[in-house]
Amino acid sequence: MTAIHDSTLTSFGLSTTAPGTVTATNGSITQAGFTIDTPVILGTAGSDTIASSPSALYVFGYGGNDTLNSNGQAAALLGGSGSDTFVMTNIAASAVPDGNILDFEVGADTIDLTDFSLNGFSDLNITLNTEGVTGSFASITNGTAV
Ligand SMILES: [Ca+2]
Repeated sequence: MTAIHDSTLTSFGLSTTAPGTVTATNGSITQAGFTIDTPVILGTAGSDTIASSPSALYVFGYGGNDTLNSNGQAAALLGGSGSDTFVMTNIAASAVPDGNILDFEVGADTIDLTDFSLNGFSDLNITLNTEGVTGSFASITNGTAV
């Protein structure tokens, strides 16, 4: 399952200034007074290709045209600025939900569902859900009701 939200780096309280290198941390990061206590992977201002690790709960691409691969994990992916590609991995329905896309930008970003072996749009379920969240999000599954 892929869920798409409408978030930004600043909505997480994060600076829009990226680290100089791809940085993985198992600790917490605090920027602008906001702390994320989970393992995170931070991209750079350039174009990065990042595969989520089993422990990472957030992957932030920052600037550049990033490729962020959920890698079968439940990580929340935030591409930041640029034309980003979110690669989703098909995992068993009983497993944890596949990655969440936090900032899909229509006309700029791409979702790569190659791993789902879809035959067409009829194999997708896209559900818009505004319940209990700020803004809205959509869920995409490979033909399975959400
Ligand atoms: Ca980016």
